[in-house]
Amino acid sequence: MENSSLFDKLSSRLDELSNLPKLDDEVSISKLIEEKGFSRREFMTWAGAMTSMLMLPASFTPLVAQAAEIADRLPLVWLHMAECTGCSESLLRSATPSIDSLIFDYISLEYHETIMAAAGWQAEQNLHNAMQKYKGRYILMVEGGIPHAESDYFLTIGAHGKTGQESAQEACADAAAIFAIGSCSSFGGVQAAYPNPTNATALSNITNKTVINVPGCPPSESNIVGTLLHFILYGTLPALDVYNRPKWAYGLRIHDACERRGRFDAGEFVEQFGDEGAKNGYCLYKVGCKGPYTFNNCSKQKFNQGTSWPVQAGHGCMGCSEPDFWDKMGIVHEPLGDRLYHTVFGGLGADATADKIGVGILTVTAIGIAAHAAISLVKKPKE
Ligand code: FSX
Ligand code: SF4
Ligand code: F3S
Repeated sequence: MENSSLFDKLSSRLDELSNLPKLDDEVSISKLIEEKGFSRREFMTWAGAMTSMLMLPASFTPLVAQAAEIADRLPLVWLHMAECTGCSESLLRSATPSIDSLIFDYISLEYHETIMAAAGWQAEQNLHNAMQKYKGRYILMVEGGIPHAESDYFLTIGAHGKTGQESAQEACADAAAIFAIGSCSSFGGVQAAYPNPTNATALSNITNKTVINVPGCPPSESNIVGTLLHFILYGTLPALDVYNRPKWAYGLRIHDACERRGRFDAGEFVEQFGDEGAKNGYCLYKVGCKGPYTFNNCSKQKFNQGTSWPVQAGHGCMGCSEPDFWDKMGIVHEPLGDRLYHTVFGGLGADATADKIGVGILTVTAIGIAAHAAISLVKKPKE
């Protein structure tokens, strides 16, 4: 679609949404952002970063800003299944509230088990009321793996003793959009690791409705809020990969935009934690980095408002946004390639692969540079 017609389409959707009543008459998101000390300029800078993350041209920034401001029309129901709450923490527990967390805090007013005040019967009543009041309109975000089938009772929640599976199925039935937040909800996660004693599974396996997966253990705050903004802007499914992950976030490998990629290409590897290579920021492949096999945008977006991410902190990527990463990507501090790619380069193994790729590219580049130098010399006009 042409940029201008896409702009018009998104713009009219936002105008329509603006007519919906706010969830809370007293406060609006724009007011909240202002009260927390963010200037308009800071807000627009944030919106600009979100626009580029969503792979839209910079001229769409005002639309993304508008989408964030009218998020206060969108009721959100957030359910917890079997997990560590890291996904919610990822978004909510930064030292200073970010714009992402403010938006999230606001729209979670309807039902979020971590941050709501209600408990017991009252909590269940609130969930029921929210699903009735906003039938067909609420966004459902589910965190955690779901013990299912004959093992569903391993997760039994609340005063009525419902299983997680039952609650999730009920909430899916009337949701406008369903997002599995985190690797547990997307793929089963740590609960589903071998031997999976509770028979935990992904949200997509217990509902017939389409589930958009936003994996990561935890996913970054920007991927969670970006998912929400995308839905507000488009009202349709984003382009998805084979695992139903939005391509704007999970379309590239960690390795493709890693700040240590030059080290990999040059064959410069940390051999063990604490060595000279580690101090010099060498590539972490040989100490187990799974960045070459992991599709996510951590190396570009980072965590905690862009402060850092695993590789920057000196530890390899663990592949946390890939299906079954506990079973498939372990052992954490060993290269995966030994087992997966042992046939590459005549069966020399992953270390050899990494070295060969690095040295290979370096050699080709060196030949290229030498050839270029030689040609320039030949072509150089005689004095
Ligand atoms: Fe934890 Fe969320 Fe990992 Fe799972 O994150 S950070 S175990 S993805 O469901 O709480
Ligand atoms: Fe970065 Fe890991 Fe790739 Fe090395 S292997 S370049 S540390 S993603
Ligand atoms: Fe997870 Fe790797 Fe990112 S471990 S947080 S996908 S760098």
